[in-house]
Amino acid sequence: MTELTNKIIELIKKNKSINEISLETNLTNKQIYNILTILKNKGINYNRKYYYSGDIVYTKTSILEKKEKTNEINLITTPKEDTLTFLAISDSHIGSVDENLTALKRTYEYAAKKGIKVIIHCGDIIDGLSFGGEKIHKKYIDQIDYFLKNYPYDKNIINFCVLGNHDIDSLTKASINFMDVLNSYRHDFAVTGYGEGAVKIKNDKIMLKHYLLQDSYEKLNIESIETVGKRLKLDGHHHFYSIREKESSVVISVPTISNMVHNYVGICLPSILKITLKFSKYGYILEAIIEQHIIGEEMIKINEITLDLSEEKPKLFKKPENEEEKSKTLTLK
Ligand SMILES: [Mn+2]
Repeated sequence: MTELTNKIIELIKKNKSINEISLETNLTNKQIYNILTILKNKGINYNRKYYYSGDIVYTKTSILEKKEKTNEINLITTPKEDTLTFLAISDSHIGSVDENLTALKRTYEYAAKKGIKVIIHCGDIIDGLSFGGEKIHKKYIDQIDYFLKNYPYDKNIINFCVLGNHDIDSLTKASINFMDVLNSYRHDFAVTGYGEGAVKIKNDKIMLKHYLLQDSYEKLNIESIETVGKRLKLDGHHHFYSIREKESSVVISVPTISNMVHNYVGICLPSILKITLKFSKYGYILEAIIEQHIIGEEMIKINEITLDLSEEKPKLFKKPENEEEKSKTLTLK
């Protein structure tokens, strides 16, 4: 193993975050992802901890650890962080001629400007080749290379995502697993899985969903997500913004950030949601403030709604397992 690789292993042992390792090794975060992927293929595997501050910490894996549900990923906060803000986007369809890389880039710039470190992507990140509409590429692998080259990147932003029917296309048709691609080359994407998943925050969770064809569901054997009380569910695939109540959930359909906007819902521009969650002292979501912004040269807020999610939540105090006293932020020397 090279000296550099050994140094990375040592820094991981010292609980250094990706941004700290980058600073100490003079490597970019993406170069570190690549080295860790090579290590993974040699059997040296790390779990990832994702912080609300936008940083990632690698931890050793062990078979003795309690296995977490794989489709639920923790967002680590501090007890003081009781109001959280993130952006929700969906259906970027990279590789379609109707993609909108400018809108994505502006979203990343907006997040950076506002100090927002978390983006939730509700699926159909890439377009695949099997569905309608003109494509930029003829081969799946070319589309994925294009994604890796062109999708915006910010070392201080973490994306939580669920994968959709377009993302799974390369797996069913060409044995290319886009989830593996993200896990290897984009550690800033915390992938909850195909079809559905959840982001666990304090004692609550936000459920993520994107439509899959029925036979994909059956083959994937997707684990169900247990919830108590009224929960927030972010749903991709529909391309337009809507809020509805379904069973015990408040389902928010997250609009597309591509140019595949439907003119029958009025707004024919790509848009994003800015979501602010307020938590109770018990660690449950009390309130969600949802803003829709259309993406011009500036973000333009076109509506805002406050949802009361306080009903039916347990009142028993249980210290969240995914809270830490200190936020992981880059400690500059
Ligand atoms: Mn879809």
